[in-house]
This record gives sequence, C-alpha cells and structure tokens, in this order.
Amino acid sequence: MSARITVATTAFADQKPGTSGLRKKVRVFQQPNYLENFVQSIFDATSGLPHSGTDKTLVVGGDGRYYNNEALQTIIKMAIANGFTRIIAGQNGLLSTPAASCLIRKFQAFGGIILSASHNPGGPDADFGIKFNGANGGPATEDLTAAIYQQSLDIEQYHQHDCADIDLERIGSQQLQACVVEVVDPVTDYAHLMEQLFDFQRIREMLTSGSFRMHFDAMNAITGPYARSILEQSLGAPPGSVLRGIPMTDFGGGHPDPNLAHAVDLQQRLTGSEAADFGAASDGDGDRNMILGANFYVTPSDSLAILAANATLVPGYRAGLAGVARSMPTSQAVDRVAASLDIPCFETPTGWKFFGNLLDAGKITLCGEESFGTGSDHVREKDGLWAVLFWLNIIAVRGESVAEIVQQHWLRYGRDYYTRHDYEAVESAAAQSLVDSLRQRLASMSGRVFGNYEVELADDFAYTDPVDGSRSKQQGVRILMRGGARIVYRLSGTGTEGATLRVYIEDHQTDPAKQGADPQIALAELIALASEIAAIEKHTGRSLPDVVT
Ligand code: VG1
Ligand code: CO
Repeated sequence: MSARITVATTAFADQKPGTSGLRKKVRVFQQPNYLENFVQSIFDATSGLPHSGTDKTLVVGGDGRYYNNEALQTIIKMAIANGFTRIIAGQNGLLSTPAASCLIRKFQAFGGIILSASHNPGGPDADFGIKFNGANGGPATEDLTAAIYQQSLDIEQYHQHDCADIDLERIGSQQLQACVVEVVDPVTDYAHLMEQLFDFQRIREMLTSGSFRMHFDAMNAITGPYARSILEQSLGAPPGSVLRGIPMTDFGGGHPDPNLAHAVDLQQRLTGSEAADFGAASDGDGDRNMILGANFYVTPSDSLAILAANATLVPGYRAGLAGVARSMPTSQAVDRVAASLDIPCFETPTGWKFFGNLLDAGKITLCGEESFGTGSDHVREKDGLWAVLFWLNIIAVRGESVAEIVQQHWLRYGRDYYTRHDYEAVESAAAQSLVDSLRQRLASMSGRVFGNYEVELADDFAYTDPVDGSRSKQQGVRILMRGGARIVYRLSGTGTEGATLRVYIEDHQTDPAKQGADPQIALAELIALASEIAAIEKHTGRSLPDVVT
C-alpha cells in the first residue's frame, strides 16, 4: 500500500543557496529532514508558477557523486506527493547539468532538480549539492533563490509519497499514483542536440584520419558516458581517447575540476615532442571545459572570445550571433570580438543564472565565464562537451592547430593576459574584513597611481538585468586601470569550508613581440599590486595563493 504522508519538521538556518545551488558536506545533507526541508522549500516557493501542457513535469538526475541515488529516491517520492504528474529521471540517477537543461527544454518541463556540487570533491566526507532549474532549463533566478531560502526558514512540514524505492536502472515508465516516472538514457537526447549544432561528418573525418590525436579527461565524473558515446562511438575517436571515463561516487578520489592542477595525466599527454593535438577535460557535473593544444593551454576567457570570433564556421551558429555576454571577472577578450562584429556584449555577475534572461530574450547567443564555463542558447547551462565539439569543429574547418588559432586571434585583437589566484579555506571573518576594507577605500582610490598603473575607477560591481530590471549588488570589487588592466576581488559562493578569496588579474597586450610570455610574468607587477592593495597577507596570513589558474 502506498500513501501520501505529511511529516512535521523544523527549519534549518543554513539553507541559503550560493552561486549555484545549495552545497554542503554530505554529512550535513544526511541529517534527518535536511534534504527534505530544502526540497519542500523548492516545491513551496515554485508552487504558484505556471506549467505548460497538461502534465506538471520534473526532470531529475545528478552527477553520480556519493549520496546521489539516496537523495534522488527522496526527491522523486516528494515530487509525487507534491503534485507532479510526470518525472523524467536519468538512468541510474545520472544526468549531466547541461543534459538536464536539455531535457527540461525538450519535455517542456516545469523545471528540474540537479544533484551536484560540480567541481567539489565527492565521497562520504566530501561535498553534495542540489539546485533547481526552471522551465527555461536554467538555474533559478536570484529572486526565486531568495524565495526558496525564505521558505526554508519558515518550513514546518513536508510531503512524501510513502512507497518502495523506484527502479532507476531500467529504462521505461512506471505509474505511481497519479504520476508517471520515466527513466531515460542520460545521453541520447543530449547527443542528438549536439549533432544538430555541429558538423559531425567533418569532425569524424578529422578524428579518423589518423593524423589528429585527442584526449578527453572525464575525471571519473559524469561526462564519461557522454564523451564515450559522442567522441568515441559517434565521431570515431579511437577507444581510449576518453580518459577516466567511468563515473565514480568519489571521482576516484580526485578533484573533478578541469584545470592543470587536477588533470596531470592529460597535461602530460599534451606536453613534449610526442604531444597529442588536442586535449580537453570537464568537471564533476559536465558543465565546465578546459581546452589544451599541443604544448598549449587556452584560457577560458580566450576560449569564449575565439568561439565567438569563429562561430559562423559551425553549422548551429552559421547565421551569426545576436550578442555575447561574460561574467564580470572574465577577461575582456570577448568584448573586443563583439566590438568588431558590432554586436552587444553584456557584463553580468558571476554565475550562470544571470545569463538566462539574456538568452531567453534573444539578446545573446554565446556566453561564458573565466571559470572554465562556456555555453550558448542551445541550453540554459554552461556545457563542457559542447565547448569541446565547438573547438573540434573549428579546428576541422580551419585545419590549423590550437596554438595557431589562438596566436592568430591575439595578433588581430591583442592578447588579454589573464590569471586567477585563489586563497582557499581562509577564515570567513578574515576574508570578509579584507573585502570590507577594500569597499571602504574604493572612493579614495580613483586617480591614484601605482607604479605603471593609474586607477581609472574602483567600485563594487552592481548589475541591473536589462530584461526584468532586477538589481544585484556587491558582486565583486573592481579596480579598473587606465588602458584596460583590471584587478577584481570576490569571495566564492560555492565552497563548503571557510571562505575562498578569488583575485582576478588581467592586462591587454597589443604588441605581437610581447604576446608570448608566461602570464605570471607578464602580469607580475599587477599581481604584486593586487596583494598590496588588498593587504592579503595582513588579513589572511597567506603570502601565496593555493591555486593559480
Ligand atoms: C564558481 C565560479 C563561477 C561558476 C560557479 C558554478 O563560483 O567562479 O564562475 O558559475 O562556480 O560553477 P564561485 O562563487 O565559487 O566563484 V559549477 O561548474 O560549480 O556549477
Ligand atoms: Co560544474
């Protein structure tokens, strides 16, 4: 016998979502009612929103990290009790973040719940996360996120369908009370969308030619099945081109963050005289990408600019771009491409939720972030494999190496030297006082000269959404120098321990003779200045960053 039950609960005070959903240690989520409270808060906060069609459909899945499937059972049972009539679940509980976005759009769902803490490690002592995406397939807006948090503070009960666990292994439909649960292959619909956007024929010719070698590092995370299906099976990359292709609940003990620090094997295969031609990696939930050429690393900011500059070489973007957008800390490289294409370029706060309205309104076609995130209007999330296929398509058409493509880009637009320095697990109060102190000094900074740089404007970035007029304040301290150099400071909103201070540093170089330097050297003066202006060592006790990208 199964029945709808209502359970009394008490609120938790710490369910405020960050940059991308609610992220906590697994053990926090395992507390009685913790997950249930947040899920009910999502359903309560969204209950007044309309849904299209006769069904109220929810898409559910996650990156397969530890606690994924237990959480999914709870969520499905709660969705049934909260009036959803159709639930689309990835087989074995798996869905990459971009694939979930794709399914929400395809099935005209009310929304989706995605289980992931993205690039954070997984396992019983590591991180878990949950987020809600709306009917457009994108992350909940700031307003909706605030409403969910408010519900979580007021919650007194939740509803659950009391039944045996749902079979998520077998593809097909199951009827549970008034609800149909459909288990779908996590890859099929996403792969189909990719085929519509890219010239698979041309990429296949390149990958099967024998003269082009590539590796994709799935980091034992969600993109393994997607990459094997698309890159190896459909496009003919030799078996073994996908590294670490089997998803694991703890990502093999690794840190599923696609950067040089965490993709050592991949980097080695792209280094030296025997280097492969192309390398790429994605993160825990499949929305990030890192792009490498033979002995060459492409910064995510450059990658966005290069995709924009070459978009018309790719079938899905042949008609050109309506506009582009980047998060504020992302380098200004894409701005230069937009100016030359004479299309709008928007600067948004960090986090994909800020691109949604621009994409929905048709104001932009491509967008990206410095944090290894690039995407387009094909879904409403950043998309790791999509970026990889975009690069492969460009390379196949241009017949040039990654390095040649990037260097030619620099010759035309100048090089935006870029680096991000992260100070991790800083004591929260110390990090906050560093930012507060910067904020207090902003007004006095304008016009000041530091070595070769003069401050043109110093402010705390605020954004007004051009579509709905909503305003987001305190999105990062910017110090803008005359001539375009910038230093940006902000605190991470995805961590689960202490605070992470991110310092973003960039400068533009138009002289071709000076475009070949190591960014840490080219930016050395600004890097030192960034530490000095914020008194990083004084506040945090750290003289060097933990991670440099
Ligand atoms: C980080 C990145 C941000 C990204 C967010 C979610 O946020 O900086 O650009 O959108 O992660 O990405 P923060 O607040 O830690 O700087 V993912 O791949 O975690 O969904
Ligand atoms: Co991610």
